[in-house]
Amino acid sequence: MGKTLAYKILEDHLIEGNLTAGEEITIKMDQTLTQDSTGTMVYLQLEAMEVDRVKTELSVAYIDHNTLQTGFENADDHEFIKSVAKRHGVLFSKPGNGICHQLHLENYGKPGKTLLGSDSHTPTGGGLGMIAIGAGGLDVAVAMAKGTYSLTAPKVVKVELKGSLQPWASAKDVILYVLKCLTVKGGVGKIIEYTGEGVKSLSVTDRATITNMGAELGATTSVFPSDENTREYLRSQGREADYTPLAADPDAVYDEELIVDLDQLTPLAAMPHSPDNVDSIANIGQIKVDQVAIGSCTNSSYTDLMKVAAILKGRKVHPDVSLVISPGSSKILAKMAENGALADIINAGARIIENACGPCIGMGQSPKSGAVSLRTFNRNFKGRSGTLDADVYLVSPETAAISAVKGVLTDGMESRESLPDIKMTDFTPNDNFVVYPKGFDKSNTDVVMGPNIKPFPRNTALPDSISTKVVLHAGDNITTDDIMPSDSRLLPYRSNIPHLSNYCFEKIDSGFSERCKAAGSCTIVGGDNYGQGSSREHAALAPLYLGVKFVMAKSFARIHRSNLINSGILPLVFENPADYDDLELGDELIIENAPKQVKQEVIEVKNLTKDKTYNMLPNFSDLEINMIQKGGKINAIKEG
Ligand code: MIC
Ligand code: SF4
Repeated sequence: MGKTLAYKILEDHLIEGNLTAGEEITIKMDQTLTQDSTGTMVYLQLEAMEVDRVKTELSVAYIDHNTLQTGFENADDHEFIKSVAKRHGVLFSKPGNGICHQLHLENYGKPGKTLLGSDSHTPTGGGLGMIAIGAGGLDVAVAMAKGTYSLTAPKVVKVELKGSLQPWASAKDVILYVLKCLTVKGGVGKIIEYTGEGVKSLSVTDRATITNMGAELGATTSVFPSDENTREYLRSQGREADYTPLAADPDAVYDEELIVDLDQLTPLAAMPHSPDNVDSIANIGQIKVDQVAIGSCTNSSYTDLMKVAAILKGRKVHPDVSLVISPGSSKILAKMAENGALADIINAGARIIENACGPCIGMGQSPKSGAVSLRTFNRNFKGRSGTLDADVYLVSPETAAISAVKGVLTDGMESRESLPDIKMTDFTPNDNFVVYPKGFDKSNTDVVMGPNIKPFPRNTALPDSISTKVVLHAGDNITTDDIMPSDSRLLPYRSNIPHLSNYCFEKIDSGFSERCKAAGSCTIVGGDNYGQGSSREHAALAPLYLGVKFVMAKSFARIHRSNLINSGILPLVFENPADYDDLELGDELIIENAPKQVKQEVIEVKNLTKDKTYNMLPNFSDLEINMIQKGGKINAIKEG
């Protein structure tokens, strides 16, 4: 029986377990990446594990999220990360170098390698034929310490690409179409593997746009074959030696299949407030646009921005539109400065901001009240832009640029606008933004900690019985942005859980943290796909700090479920989803004989207020049971 590409790479890295979907496996992690807003926790945890040099082939610490530096906090975090990186043999990418995923693709990603990143969009590396997985910070810290990562072996979905994209249809439209078909929870427990003739028509950066937004499907990761386009991309970055051809066997067997006919795709948009709320721009119509933001790890590559520059050249941004552009990397920005494209963009009336995440995570450029904002980003969750009543639409760079000129959402294909063919260019390697951990000597390198960096909360061993109060009854698709909001006001406090916890669930229920403090020991009730979105473990650590002991939901998103377990909080799934409706705010719950029950297939949660018992499914692996019993991953590692 032929093998999928995903399983070939996993097999090459298998250390423990049976490589069958649903089984727990441990794989070798060749590379890790961190970014700063999750990175401070990662490196605090790495320090807590008392390891010396990292065990990976390559680990990189990027600074790209918190670059506004409105106070001392961000800069202190950067120094902290730099000092720990040096101590442990980690490369440090200075602020201003660019967005972690774009930079990793350009400089370090290699076909056939594994990568674990403390950011949910790490699967961007799948565009180069890597198995690149997003995870919580603690999992990444452990991967650095041990060079391994444990996960449930996913199913593999084949997405067969036929034909080739027509002008104005873009890689972004491919993934928006897949999101429309599979939804934001359709990828949970799965790897999305792209195959078919159409693959050849997509460049590595197109592919990376698609694998990047596979995160929005909830997928473990997404992967493309490594072929001549991969060689060409690596060559353009001066790294042809890193090329290896890779593909699935022609008779590979997949768990599910989806066919996408690229010829038929037209420009699409994800409408407010979910990346799977997708329709064609022709159907949505010419709505008036107030802001257009181009950039983010999804669509800030050289070719993306060159297309934008070509569309804007000699034209004027509409008087009612604010167009803001954040390039993906310093190399891209420098190249566009050299070839004149930057001048074309600026002359059209665009605002150029730093090569960083910026507006994608609400770090500046929040749109006006009630605005319509078109963004080439990957998430349009309500309030993520920093403006609660803004309507954010996710679109391709081509659609964003032409709409910025016209002032209305525009389908370039329908309006028969001309679109120049953009070619990739060669880059001169430049590592002036990189600090190497040369002369590594732990004893000579002090960890630099600013006053905003507080110890992270640690759980205690599982007690005999757990008594709690329901403090929140939430709906479906609760995002980690809902649980632990992040914007320019809160991001500076990513190293300060006591402070952040005051804002937990702030945007959907401002009384949450006070209610937790009053209850002391708490339960959150959620619907389907609880915890979708980012990898931020702050969405587990802040609830831990506030006394949350277990979360009851219809289903969980992968990374958040792991983060809860890593923190010693129990994620429990309703055996009977109708029990969800029965629970109410203030209900008093109890799990008796907890250490025994966590080993069982069903855990009984008694509702003392309503005199009822709910059967909950833990679905814990042996490793997870150990962590839950010890009160989280760090305790489990320290106690052995
Ligand atoms: C995001 O896009 O939501 C983030 C900010 O990059 C997060 C990480 C974080 O919260 O720091 C992610 O995607 O994991
Ligand atoms: Fe940064 Fe946005 Fe990408 Fe997250 S999704 S890594 S905030 S650019």
